[in-house]
This record gives sequence, C-alpha cells and structure tokens, in this order.
Amino acid sequence: MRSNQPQTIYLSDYKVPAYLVDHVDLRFELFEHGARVHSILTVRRNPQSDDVGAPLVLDGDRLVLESLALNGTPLDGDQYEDRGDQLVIADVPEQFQLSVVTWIEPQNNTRLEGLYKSSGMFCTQCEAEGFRCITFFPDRPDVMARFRTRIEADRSAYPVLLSNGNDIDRGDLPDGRHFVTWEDPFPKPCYLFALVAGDLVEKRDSFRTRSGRDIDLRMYVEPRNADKCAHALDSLKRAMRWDEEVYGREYDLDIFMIVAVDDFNMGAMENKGLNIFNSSCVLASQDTATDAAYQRIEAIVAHEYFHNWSGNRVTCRDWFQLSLKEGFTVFRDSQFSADMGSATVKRIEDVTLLRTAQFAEDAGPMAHPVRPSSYIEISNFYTLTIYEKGAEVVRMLHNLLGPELFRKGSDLYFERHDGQAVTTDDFVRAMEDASGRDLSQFRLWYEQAGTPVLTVRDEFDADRGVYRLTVEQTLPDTPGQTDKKPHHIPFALGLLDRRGQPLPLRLADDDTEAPTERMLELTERAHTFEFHGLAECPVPSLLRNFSAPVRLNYPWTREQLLFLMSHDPDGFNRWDAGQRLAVDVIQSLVGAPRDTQVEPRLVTAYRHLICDASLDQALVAKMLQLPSEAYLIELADEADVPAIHQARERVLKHLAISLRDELVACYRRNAQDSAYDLSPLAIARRSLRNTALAWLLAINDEEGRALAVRQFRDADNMTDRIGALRALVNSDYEDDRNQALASFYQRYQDDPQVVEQWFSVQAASDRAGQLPQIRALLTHPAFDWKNPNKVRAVVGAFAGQNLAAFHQVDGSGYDFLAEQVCRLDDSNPQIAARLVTPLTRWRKFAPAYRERMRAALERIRDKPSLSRDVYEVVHKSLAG
Ligand code: 0A1
Ligand code: ZN
Repeated sequence: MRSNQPQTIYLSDYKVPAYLVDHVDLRFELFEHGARVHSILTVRRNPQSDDVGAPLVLDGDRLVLESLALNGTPLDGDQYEDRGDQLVIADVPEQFQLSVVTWIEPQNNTRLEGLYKSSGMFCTQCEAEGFRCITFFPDRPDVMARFRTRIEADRSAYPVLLSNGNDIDRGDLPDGRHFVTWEDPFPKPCYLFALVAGDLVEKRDSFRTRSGRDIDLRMYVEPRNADKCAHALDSLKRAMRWDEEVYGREYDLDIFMIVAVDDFNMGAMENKGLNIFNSSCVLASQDTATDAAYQRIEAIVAHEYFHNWSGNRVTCRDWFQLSLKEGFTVFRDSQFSADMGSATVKRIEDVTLLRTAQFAEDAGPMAHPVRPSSYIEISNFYTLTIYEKGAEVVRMLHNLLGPELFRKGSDLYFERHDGQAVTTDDFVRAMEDASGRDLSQFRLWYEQAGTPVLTVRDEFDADRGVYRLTVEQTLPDTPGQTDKKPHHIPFALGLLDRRGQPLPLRLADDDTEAPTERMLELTERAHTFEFHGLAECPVPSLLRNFSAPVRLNYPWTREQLLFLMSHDPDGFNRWDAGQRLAVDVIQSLVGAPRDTQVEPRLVTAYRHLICDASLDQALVAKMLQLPSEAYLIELADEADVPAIHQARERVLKHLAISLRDELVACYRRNAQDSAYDLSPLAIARRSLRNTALAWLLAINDEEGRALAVRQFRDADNMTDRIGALRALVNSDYEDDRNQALASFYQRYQDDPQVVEQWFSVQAASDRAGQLPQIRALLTHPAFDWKNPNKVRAVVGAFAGQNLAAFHQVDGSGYDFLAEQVCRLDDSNPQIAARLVTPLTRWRKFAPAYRERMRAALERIRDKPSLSRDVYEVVHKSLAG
C-alpha cells in the first residue's frame, strides 16, 4: 500500500552484493497470536564488491524488530536505521555475526507471502521476495547461505515440523511444546527457504538412485487427503528416474518432501528438499481428479523436482534471469510429459497455450522479453513469456544443436555453474562452448519482446523441377522496443507430393541422399530456399512440430489443409492443418448473414475423424476440439466477441447436427468397458465420448441428454462425471442442469478441490455463468475470498473463459472485474494483479468494448493506496 509512485528496478543497475551471508541460524517460536523469529547471520564483506565501506543493508517487510546485536553486543537505536522496508547498519566489520529478533503475525497474513497459515497449518512461500516478510535479510538470489532451522511449537496442534535438508535434532519443551532442528548442507538463496508446521499425515515411499543411494520420499497432507497421495509419489519417482536417464542428474539430499496446502498463490514451489504444493496441483483420486488434473500433477511434481538442478543447485543471479530456471525447467518437464504419454498431444497442448495466451501477452501492453530489463514488482513477471516462451527458446536450442550436443551443453552448464547464481547468458555460453556453434544472434531471443511473424511465399518452376520457398520475418514493435533485428530461427519443414508421399528435400541438383525433413535456419530478414528434382508442385508442411514460437502465414487453400489433415507425417501439423481450416471457416462466418453456408468439407473431414477408428485416437481427440474463443479473439484485429462466439457456436451446432448419428456411435464405441487407467488411449477415449456428449447436448439431442444423465450418475471417475455435468450445464435442459449441479455439490461439498471445479464449470458456462449467477456464487457458503483457488475458479473462470458473458456491451462484466480486483488488492495483491489480465488486452477489442474496458482500468487505477502489483499492471496497460 503506498500513495507515492513505486520505483522501477533496472537490470542495468545490477551490482554484486556488498556482503555475503555464509550461514543462517534460525529459530522460530510459533504461537497462535504470532511468531518470533531469531536469526543469527554469519556475514562477511564480498571480496568481489568494489563498494568498500558500504553499509549493510537488509530487506524487511512488515516486520517488528525486537532486538539487534552485532557480535553479541546489542545495537543502540543510533547505530542502525529501520527504514520500514530496509534495515541499514552503517558501520560493520569485515566479518561478523548479526543477531536479529523479529515478530510477525502469520495468522493475519492474507497475502500468502512469507510465513502464513493455511487450514490451521503454518507454511511459507518465499519466492520471489517473501523471505523479507519473515526476517531482515539480503533478500536476493545471489546471496547463497547454509541454513539451520529450529522450529518450536505446540506438540499436539503441530506434531509435524518441517524445513529444508535433514532433521538433526528433536525434543520436548516445557508447556506441551516441542522442537525439531533441520540442517540443509547446500548453500541456497533465501527464496528457497521453507517451513511447515501442522497436524499432517505422512505418506512414505523410497527411491534408489542410480548410484545406489536410498532416498526417503515423504508426502504430508491433511488427514482427510491421505488417500490422494499415490499419484504424486509415483510421478515423483518417474521424474527422478527420468532426470537420471535423460539429463544424468541425481538427487542430492537423503530426504525429499512434498506438502499440500489449500491456500497458495501459485501452483507449487521448489524449496530445497521441501516442495510445497497447491492442493489442486498434487492431490488426486479417481473419484475427485480429472485426467487433465492427473496429467497436470505429474507435470508439476516433475517440474518442481527438476528445479533441484535447474534452479536450486544452479540458481538465478537476479530476478531478471528468472527464465534461466523457469524456461529451462518447463522445457524439461514438457520433454518428460512427452515421454510419459503422447508426445504429439503434449506438443499440441503446449502450443495451444502459447499461441492463445503467450502470443496475446506478447502483443499487449505487458509484453516483455524473456529476460526483462526492468520491472516494478517481480511477482508480476511469473508470466507465460518467462515460462512458456522461455521454454520455447530452450527448445529452439535443442532443435538447432540436436539432442546430443544439447545434452553436452546441459552437462557443461551444470558442471560449470554448480553452486552458483548465474545468468541466461551463462546458459547460452555453455551451449555455445559445448557445441562449437555461434549463438550470438540467437541471444536476441532473450532480449527482444514480441512474436516474430514469418510470411512464406512459394513458386514452382516446372521446367527446371525447382520449388522455391521464400521466408520473410518481421518483428512487431512492443512497449519500449522498435526496429528489431532478425532472429535466428529453426524452421522445420517437409514437402508432400499429391499422393501424400514425403519428397526428398534436395537443396542442390546433385543432392542425392536428401532427407525428407529438414531443420532450416533463418537468420536474415528474408531467405529463399530452392528444392531441386521435383516432378510436380509440392504441398509444403511448414514449421513442423512448431519448431519456433512464431506466427506463420502461408496461403494454404482449404483443399490443401484438408490434404495435410490426413497426410502430413508430422502429427502436430496434421492437427494444425485442421485448426487452420476450422479457424478459416469460423472467421468467414463472423458477422456474415445467417444463411451463409458452413463449409461442407469441414463436415466431411470431421466425419472421417470421428468414424475412422484406425486413426491415432489421442490425436483425433485433440483434432475434434474446435479452436477456442480465446484463440479466435487473439487472431482477430478488432475482436467482436459476441460475433465470434456466435460464429463458433454456429459451426459447432452445424457439425453436431450433420454428424449426429456418428457422434452417438462414437459415444457408444468409446463407452467405458474396463477399469479406469491413464494410458493415452484411455484418456483419448474419455475425451472423445465427452466431446460427443457436449456436441449432442449443444443441439438439445434427447438421446444425448439421456446418455449425459446416465453418465453423470454412473461414472466411476471425475473426468466422466464432470464431463457429463459440463455438458448438462451448457445445455438448454435447465432442470437437468440444476439437478446435476445440486447433486454434485451434495456429494463433494467436503472436498475443496472438487468444489473449485464445481464453481468453475458454472463460472465458465454462458448458461450458468451470467453476471447475476456469478454474483450469487460469490456469496455461496463455500466461496472464500482468502482462498486463491476459489477466486480463480469463479472470478478468473468468468473473465478468462466465459468470454461472451464477460464482454457485455454495457461494460457490466468489466465493472464487475474491476470491483473484485479492488476488493482483493488489499488482502492479496498478487492475485489481484493476475485478475486484471483480461482487461489489459483492451486495445484488441471493437471500439464499444474497448472504451468500457479502459474505463474499468481507470477505475482500478483511481483506487486509493493501490498495491505495487496492481499499480504496475494497470499503469502499463493504460500507457502509450
Ligand atoms: N518457482 C515456482 C513458482 C512460484 C513462483 C512464485 C510463487 O510465489 C509468488 C510461488 C511459486 C515454480 O516455478 O513452480
Ligand atoms: Zn518453476
């Protein structure tokens, strides 16, 4: 809360720390009315700093300082300055011990940064700058220290006391209290510190590393969740094995712990040896978690585990380097997920998120490079650009170097920088040194924001048998960046003959053993490639497997897209051809007269997908998903959301009516006949039958309705139960919808993670989620403003997924969102700032909408005492 203008932090101002902390000795006294934190820091001047005589500056946030002593001597008030957010001691020796005692109030901490309480347990979240809410400390990732932590609390209320590393001591204390002491032998930045105290059950497992060490795996959850741990523990073991096999990385401590907490701002956190998870990202049972949730849990458990090397052993020098750990780790977890399931489906899911949401971010007012050069509030930079685009940048290195050299590069990176806090440039240099390739131009991917656009033209010289392909790249301006330089882009492609056979790609006449796929490299603004020895004009399959995060323009005809949908050997491009065709058909109907025909060939193509059981069912399940409204909006110049919504609905209903019998047959063919399992085929079959159900109910089909009611009642897993619920909720069968919603709630009301799903099915539905109904959900007894998952499930789902309801031409949806942002800003600014996202895209929409979105942003801007988080997002959105 501040009325003066928040400060901007610049990468160019980076200086090495003037002081280093070698050791931190912490003692926590936990009580119901607060916590006392005793800290002893072993500090020395940093020999690398030329700032001789610098004062010692420690960060602090909302701390009550109880005492301060240097080398055992208490400091008087005139020997230090408590500036509120910094503690400054002007006169310190070369080496010393500083003892600090602070008082904090975790029970009143609604921001969920630092030490707070969730469902009666104490837990922490220190990334990025939460440790300063616990005690005074140089809260920056390049200060790495060894931590010892003693936790004291009431034994009966908090039997489990956890921190990083190994437990080295425990015992009883007077007044029914007890303590446990933990020691972490690995130096780490304070953002990786964690503490948990609660009445939790422990689930144990173990893992033998390839060098033969036995690691104790422990998962801690509230007693009611004891039966929801198996999937996370199994995922963890798979991730540990995979990291040994694929990256040669072995776990280092003897214990690895996972804790589930209900109140958490993000998905999970990679604290050394003690990962803390949002319950919704770790707990699963067949009855309560969907297939998507199972897959998300596997991916996030792996992601946090992989951070042990890419993030913890080798960490970030400063927060501008955030993508060093996040981009690389997302790349690693997506490789892992690809290996565990269907690689093509995983790629489709990643690219869908990237193209829908990251491209939108990159085209909006919050656009920033993968390595930003300034920020106001670092919490706002846990973005799709840092994570998802960052992962694409690492994937491009993998594409350019190939798997062997990439592995050589990652080995060198880990070996060279183990125990250090480094930069994205250090990462690229390791890749460069290991491969011998010059990556200087490639580094621009870290510096330039915005999504490159590739425009491809071609011509065929029948006389010479030469096919000429010209690729041009342009880079859009983004806030603060114009006149950008061309990127180094890996561009994978293949060519098909008219029967769908892959053609050899001869770059010269004498190229006899040419491959049928090539990874071309684009470095100039325009390139022309010639392919020789062709008897006919080929159909190009471009940017295979989405080899670079770019927008690709090529004028494929509908005929060619249909051809690629069934013939492209690249599964990703088969899917993409279908998406492009559907986008083209929907776009042609936006604002068109009601009697405009829906492309009949789309129906034929979908019939083929639905009926040909010999096709890869996992891919088919994805291909049947029409492009989302959010993606169609992203592609539009001046989005008219109701018109886009109607056009998409028209296509969906037309497909459903035309393919009605095929959908019923598809539903029956894929009906469940065996025990629930998570193989790609089983997941695909559930997806197919739930898509069939959704489509049938979209056209009020009576048989579909009966199937949905029965599936809702008889399902033995959450994917099918909620699939039926969603179909009913989105249908015109109001009684069935209300009955299903009531019975679902009745059954699951004691399970917060399922209640969240129940909220979001309604909030995301244009039938059950109109504004008055959304307001009613906010007063439902299960709704809780202090729980970020509930806020996301209602407010986030409404503004982010229920686009036709959110974009009301009277601006009521925007005003509603502004109101909720202001309400949350005082209690949880991180979540408030994230909720603003849909409004930040205001320039994208048709004028009537745009102006009202801007007005809503201005209303937020004018709230007195705006948090730094929301201030940054709102001011940047309105600027320019
Ligand atoms: N490093 C975590 C994400 C994370 C970031 C910030 C948080 O609090 C503000 C919490 C978690 C990850 O990548 O999983
Ligand atoms: Zn991460």
